[in-house]
Amino acid sequence: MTTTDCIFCKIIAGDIPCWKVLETETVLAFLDVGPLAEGHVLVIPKEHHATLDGMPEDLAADCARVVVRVSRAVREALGADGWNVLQNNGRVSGQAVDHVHFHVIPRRDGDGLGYRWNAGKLGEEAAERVLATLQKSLG
Ligand code: DGP
Repeated sequence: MTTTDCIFCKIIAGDIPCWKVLETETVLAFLDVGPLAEGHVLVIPKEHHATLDGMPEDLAADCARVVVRVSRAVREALGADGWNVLQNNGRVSGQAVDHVHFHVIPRRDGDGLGYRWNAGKLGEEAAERVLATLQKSLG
């Protein structure tokens, strides 16, 4: 996908309207059009990157700073009991829009949203194998 047919790039360019929450030089935060809860915010870099691994680390840090600020507002102003920060990469993860975005989803007691966390159990063989692979890649 190029930036010309990216819906979030169109929002950044002002070609598609959005409910703007916060804007910095490099980051935009706006209300999700299909909210999971009232106050569901998307935080996106203004520069187009499809997935997190392709992003400059400084730009990801800019996004994280805005996620923290939005989190404070969600807690203090919207009175959320908690919130989820969700960032999907790839179709398998649920990513529908190929422009990096962080969901900030306010949670309220009894909201019924739930969450699914099918935890496994880390075994020694898998731990050693995956650790060696990751450490080799990370250098
Ligand atoms: P994801 O599944 O993680 O790629 O989430 C994409 C989110 O983007 C989804 O919650 C709906 C939201 N979204 C898609 N198109 C638009 C749009 O045009 N405007 C706004 N505000 N949100 C959008």
